[in-house]
Amino acid sequence: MFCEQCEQTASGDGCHQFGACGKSPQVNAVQDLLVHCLRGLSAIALTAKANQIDTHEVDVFTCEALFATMTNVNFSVSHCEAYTRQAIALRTDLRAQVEALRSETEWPAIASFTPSFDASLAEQGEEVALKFLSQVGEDAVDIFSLKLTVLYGIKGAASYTFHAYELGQEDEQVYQFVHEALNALNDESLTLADWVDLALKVGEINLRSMELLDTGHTQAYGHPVPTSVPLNPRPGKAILVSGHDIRQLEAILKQTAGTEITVYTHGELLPAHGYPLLKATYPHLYGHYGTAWQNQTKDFLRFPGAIIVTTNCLMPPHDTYSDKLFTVGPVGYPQLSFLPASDTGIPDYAPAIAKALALPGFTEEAPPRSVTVGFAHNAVLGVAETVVNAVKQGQIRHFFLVGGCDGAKPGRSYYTEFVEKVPADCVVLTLACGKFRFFDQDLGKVAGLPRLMDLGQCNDAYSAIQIAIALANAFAVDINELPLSMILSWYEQKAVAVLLTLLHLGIKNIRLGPTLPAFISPNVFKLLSTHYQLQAITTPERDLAACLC
Ligand code: FSO
Ligand code: SF4
Repeated sequence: MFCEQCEQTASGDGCHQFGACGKSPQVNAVQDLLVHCLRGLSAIALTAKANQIDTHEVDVFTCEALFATMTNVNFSVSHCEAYTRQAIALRTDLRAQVEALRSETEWPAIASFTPSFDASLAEQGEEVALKFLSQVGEDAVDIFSLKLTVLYGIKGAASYTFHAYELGQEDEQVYQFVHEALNALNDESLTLADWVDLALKVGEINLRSMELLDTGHTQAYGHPVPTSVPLNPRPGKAILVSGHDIRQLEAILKQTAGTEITVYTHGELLPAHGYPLLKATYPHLYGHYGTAWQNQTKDFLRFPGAIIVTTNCLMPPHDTYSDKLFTVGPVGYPQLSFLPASDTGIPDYAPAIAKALALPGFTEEAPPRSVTVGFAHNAVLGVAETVVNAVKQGQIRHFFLVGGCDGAKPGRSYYTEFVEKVPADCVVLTLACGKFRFFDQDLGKVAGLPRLMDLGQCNDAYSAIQIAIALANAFAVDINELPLSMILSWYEQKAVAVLLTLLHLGIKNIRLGPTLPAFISPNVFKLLSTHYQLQAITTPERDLAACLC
């Protein structure tokens, strides 16, 4: 088994025997086979696009299928086989359409590769899998490192693109590039410089994907406003919704309206409470339960209702709670109930609702506790004048963006300590699930503004970028001259995409941890540190001092 796509890699360089995430060698191999088939599908999709053939179904499918191969999304051989079969069926159809126009079209070998569905898909996947960085010859290591960076980054961008599509927001240039990136993996003639350009282009396209998603969310649910979210459950039947998918959360709210069920968010759905139209339409969207994804085995066991996982990060469930756990969309696990989507993309949530009504729900009041969310770009820029004046008058010395993914490694306590040590005249902006290490701390106020502001989900890195651009304009300086430091934590492929976006924007001095990606070769890291001063985190004291000097 070969996988090195996330930060959790078992031995520091990759997972060899079994995924540290719980992914089996069989699932890993079938996902490798799926990616191989998608590379062939993309080669044909690009030719089809060049011949004005409609590829929309293939575009959306490619994004969803890539999403399913990301860390902590899908652990089911049968789901991955179904995606692979669909990739081949779509490819056959699209190829026939091209050949009906241009019968002489020549295809690369990968566009004709068809697995034998009667034989072991896992064995066929092992044969076509990309290798480990450590297995590549010295002369090819840096190009291979960048190929992996492009593949993992495009998986992250594809997941945001899929969410944006669900909300009616699409852009042909994004779909075109998803296929170009996958097709580039078929091209052995590309140079190191070509791969650097492609990696930065992934960042550029991911910025557009995050923008589309931001537009989808804000058009459907309004711009987020600062909103207090209860952390204490209230008595009554309950459903917990995990993942990132706010459209599915809305569908669950719609289907539970008028029942006695209270809906709670988990993990990366916490920011959903900040969207005013969602809150106003569905008063039974009540509070938030639990913390970051790696604590879900404890949180899910304790939750006395049904649980629906809409996206990553799903951990292998314990038997003690798997009967109340449901998955949708690209998420799957063999023993869990999967709720298939109808033509509208929305599943019938009746089985989860029935389970919630059969379970006891919360039976007691708990002491009130809350956090405030909703500091996305519109809310922060609404007080831009106050912010700018506070900086000019020396009341605010520095901004720190401390965000990204959480995870189980002990080195992640760096981020908690960092925030605790940030001086009182500085503001902490945060986003994604890394915030759960400090999200309920009361950091007080500075210049009348909260010292801790939650910008939202990982895709709301778009908000952080808009805020940084607006501040840079207000001070008439380059973003890199702002009193702003980015202290990021990464875990999976969405974080790779976001990092590439920040590098595409020319943002320097990013500090990344808790460890550097195993798929980044020493030379590629040297290149990133030379051009962008990208650096690994050290200690909170040392990094804080360096940022404030
Ligand atoms: Fe976290 Fe998981 Fe949002 Fe990731 S829940 S780790 S970067 O999937 O996407 O921040
Ligand atoms: Fe290992 Fe991460 Fe791959 Fe899972 S996704 S097998 S933890 S490298």
